[in-house]
Amino acid sequence: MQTGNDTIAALATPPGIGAISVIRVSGEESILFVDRIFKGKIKLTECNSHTIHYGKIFDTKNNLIDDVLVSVFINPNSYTGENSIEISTHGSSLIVEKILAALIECGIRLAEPGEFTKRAFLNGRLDLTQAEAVADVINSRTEASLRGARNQLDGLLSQKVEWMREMLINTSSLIELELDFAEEDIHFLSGNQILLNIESIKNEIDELLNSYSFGRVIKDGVNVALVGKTNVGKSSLLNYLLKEARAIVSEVPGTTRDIIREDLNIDGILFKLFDTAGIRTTDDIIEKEGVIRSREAVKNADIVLFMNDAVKGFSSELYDELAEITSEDRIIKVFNKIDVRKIEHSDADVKISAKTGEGMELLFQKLKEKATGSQNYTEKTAIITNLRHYNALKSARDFLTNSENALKEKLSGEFIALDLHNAETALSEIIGKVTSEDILNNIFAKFCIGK
Ligand SMILES: Nc1nc2c(ncn2[C@@H]2O[C@H](COP(=O)(O)OP(=O)(O)OP(=O)(O)O)[C@@H](O)[C@H]2O)c(=O)[nH]1
Ligand SMILES: [Mg+2]
Repeated sequence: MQTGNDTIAALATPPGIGAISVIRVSGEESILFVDRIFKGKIKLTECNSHTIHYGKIFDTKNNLIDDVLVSVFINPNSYTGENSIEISTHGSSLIVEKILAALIECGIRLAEPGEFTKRAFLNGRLDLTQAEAVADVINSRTEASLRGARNQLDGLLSQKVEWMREMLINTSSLIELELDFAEEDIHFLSGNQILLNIESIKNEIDELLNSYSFGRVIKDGVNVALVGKTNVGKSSLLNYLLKEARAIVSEVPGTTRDIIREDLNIDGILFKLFDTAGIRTTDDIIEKEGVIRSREAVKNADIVLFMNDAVKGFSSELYDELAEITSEDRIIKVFNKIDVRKIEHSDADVKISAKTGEGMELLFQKLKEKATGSQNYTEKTAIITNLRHYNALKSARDFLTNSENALKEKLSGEFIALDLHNAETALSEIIGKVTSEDILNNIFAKFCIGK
């Protein structure tokens, strides 16, 4: 990805027909360049920041393209921290194409994916976790994922990381000071106090690491496979949950052949449901393939709804087979059709009727419990949702453990200070205080153009 202070432009709204389209332009000369093709009551170069101006845009051969509204942002008070312009046009791809072509003729180049946000980061408008959160906010599909991404954008994670860094820097600078006074045997910080400091940072790190499975769930959703023998009511349950006749249901065993995938939102958590072919031995080659896919779905599932027919009882052989493919703590044992027969099943986690809806509240509760674990996250808890953050935290934790061992073994302060310094560097990577061009390119390439 190119960087530098050249001027970039891109369509910021979705392509196609709409009420308006917004073209974003950023760079030191953006106002000057746009002014060359804009005619309004005043020159854009003479406007104040945060003002909007009506006018017309012409191409470089002086043909009218469209009437527009132009918003002016003067550095550093813009999203990117540079001089920036937003041009609102009538929502037509042809108009957008023509204006972009005119801008390119003036010397502006098309922006790469995420380049506006990358500039915002490089200019210190956002740290790296906040820049990443911008993409997460855009991609959020549920209440919970949006809240998590918003918290990160508001700096909840950054604050926590900064606090840990500061604590590490203070601790290691006192150790280094002691090293300077080694001959006089002066101690600024007792070994015990250092251990306590390290311990409290490790606790914070552990809390964040533990939040990752929950964070992943709220960001990406959870895969739920509906699995069981034929005719137990898997497709009926899917239809009940979706409130529509999505899958074919029949009393003929082996109705579902292919996997049917649908989304369900329960209290802001996205459950990706996979209705599968009932598992049985069969000579039908299509059904056979379906059964292979059912097992595959179990492998990929975060949660397995293992469906049983309350009338026929628990399929313990199939359960044992599933428990070999996935871990038992992922399986919820469901007994369906309790409207027909209500008997005690000691194996049951939940008893439901896909026909009457009985027992569904408990099923939802079990699904949520399995998805989010037992941790208690409030709306304002910093959580991590990103593998990059997870790995950096783990590496910081390893360095802290090294420093603890060095302390216990009474190694020289230099070793302890070095480990603390490495831990601090790992934390700095999270917020982007230390980072490589490769990491940046990797992060911003996943953004959309114009963001
Ligand atoms: N009484 C009653 N019947 C049910 C219930 N759930 C499903 N059924 C009936 O059971 C039969 C099988 O239901 P399906 O949903 O097709 O079962 P399935 O597990 O998807 O079956 P396959 O796709 O063949 O593996 C149908 O006749 C449904 O109407 C229930 O809760 N109560
Ligand atoms: Mg079915």
